[in-house]
Amino acid sequence: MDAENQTERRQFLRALAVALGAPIVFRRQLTGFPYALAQEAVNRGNIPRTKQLLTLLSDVPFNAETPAHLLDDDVTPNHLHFVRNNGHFPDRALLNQLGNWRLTLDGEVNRPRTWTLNELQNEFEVLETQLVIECAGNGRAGYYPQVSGNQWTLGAVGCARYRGIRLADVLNTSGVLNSAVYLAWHGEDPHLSRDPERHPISRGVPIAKALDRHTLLVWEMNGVPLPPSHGFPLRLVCPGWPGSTSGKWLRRLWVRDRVHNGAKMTGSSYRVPRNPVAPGQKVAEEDMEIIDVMPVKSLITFPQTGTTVPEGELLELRGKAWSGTGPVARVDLSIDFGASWLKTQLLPPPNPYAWQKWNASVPLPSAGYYEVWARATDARGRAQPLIVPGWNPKGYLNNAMHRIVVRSG
Ligand SMILES: Nc1nc2c(c(=O)[nH]1)N[C@H]1C(S)=C(S)[C@@H](COP(=O)(O)O)O[C@H]1N2
Ligand SMILES: [Mo]
Repeated sequence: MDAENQTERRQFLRALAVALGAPIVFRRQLTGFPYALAQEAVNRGNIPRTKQLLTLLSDVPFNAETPAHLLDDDVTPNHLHFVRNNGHFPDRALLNQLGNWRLTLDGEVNRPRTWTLNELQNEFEVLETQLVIECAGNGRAGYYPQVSGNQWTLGAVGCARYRGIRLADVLNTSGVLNSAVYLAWHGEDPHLSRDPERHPISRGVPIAKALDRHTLLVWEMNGVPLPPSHGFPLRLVCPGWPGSTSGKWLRRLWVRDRVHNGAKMTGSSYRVPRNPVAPGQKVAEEDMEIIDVMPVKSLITFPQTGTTVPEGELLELRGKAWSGTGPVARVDLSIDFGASWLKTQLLPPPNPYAWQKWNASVPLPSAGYYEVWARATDARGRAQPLIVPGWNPKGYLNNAMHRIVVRSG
């Protein structure tokens, strides 16, 4: 496109943006607003068109995970980021009214307020960081006896680059009262029943996590406005905690004087038994506690399981490792069912709560069948278990090692 055409196009888009009441921000934002809606047109199988490489677990609500070998990018592209919805996608018409969209903060604050997206973008310091979001139910398929819910295997995790502001800055300008205990959120997504009185999910975090400088309100994902699947126009990211705390399609933040009791905060949702239980055991509600920090975990993202390498060639391996407790200290591999372990090269994260890349070149002693196991260890010395850890009624927190098959010959 030549310069003149480009100017014309910009003028046209600027006019369009004004007409739609969208903020006029050029750079990558330019393609953002009408595009954000168009890009997720749904195909006949009810899968947003951008998500067709994912493995569909459920269409309504839409839930899809990423095959491990498609998580090889340093930063997970939007089309490869898993989606976890508890309700319907928000109404397209609602999403379209960005000009009318407001975020309200109320509850235990001195100055309750509502903001437009533009105001949030202009009133607070803007930052960009790469953050892991992992569903607490990732790995649920590994539990036996089987538990109900989406049977996530490995891929309910991603690490995208987000642009936004600190939730702490928003809370601090509003004057959080001493009575504040919990930060609760409400999103725009309709309940599966379509009953407007009900929310499919309304969770939150203790006020200390809300005030943590890494907890963000974000409007951009990998350089474009948040796609509708991921919470357009604004979502929370509470890194290191269950993905379910990272509210999408935000409408309201409510500072509460008690632990929030919204949808999916109570019962066995996102809770695990306080004390270990036998597989299949019934657990009373009062014996369950809310999941907070996510455990150490890793993936082998290259090669894809089932690969054959020519005999005598080094096996090149790559992957990712992350933990809610801080940086991962090491990733080790075994090609002999745990009899011996090889250290991998593990890079530091580009910023806190981003996942870390690891790689290794491993000689295979002969032709034949191998399983490769990867085991990450966090800075406190806690390693991934080989087998599925403590069974729990909803199948959360399975951080068992990822294992792939490789043949030589
Ligand atoms: N409003 C809203 N926010 C939500 C959800 C939802 O269903 N509605 N799902 C939560 C859950 S359980 C997870 S794991 C993450 C998934 O984020 P993603 O779909 O962007 O990958 O969003 C969280 N935020
Ligand atoms: Mo989740």
